[in-house]
Amino acid sequence: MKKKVYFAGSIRGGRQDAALYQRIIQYIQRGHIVLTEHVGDLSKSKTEGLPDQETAIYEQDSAWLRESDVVIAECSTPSLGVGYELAYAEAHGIPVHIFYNRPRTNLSAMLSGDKYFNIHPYEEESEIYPVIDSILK
Ligand code: 6K6
Repeated sequence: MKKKVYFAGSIRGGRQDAALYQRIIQYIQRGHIVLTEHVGDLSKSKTEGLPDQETAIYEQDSAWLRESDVVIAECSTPSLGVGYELAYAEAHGIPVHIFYNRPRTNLSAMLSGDKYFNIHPYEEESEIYPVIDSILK
């Protein structure tokens, strides 16, 4: 059965991993629905989202979080918005899987110390995809 996936990745926290987000999103879309395709949109910069759009962004994203079957986050680039989304998902009982590049990233203790989260450190991007297969099977 197709799952609804909320993919979380940095926007205003910095777009240096946007191409990686796009590849992960495209991989998930082979068999499932990604509610947040825009996170991997390479044309969107860290300044995206005008002040008058922010309430709409928050309301849409929190509604998508509530309807998602699973949250998959790439946390190598720290992002306040992603941290918020992970706590929001936990508060709503939605399973959360966090990927991060171990050599590059000092993951926040508020994520690595929270037993609710399923944390997947990787060294090579190729390690991510089989784990996603097992999450979504
Ligand atoms: C559209 C495409 C790219 O940016 C936009 C406009 N802004 C946002 N649109 C939708 N979701 C957003 C936007 N800004 C932040 N978010 C949500 O917060 C995403 O779901 C990301 O997972 C997360 C990123 O937070 P920041 O703090 O890095 O911006």
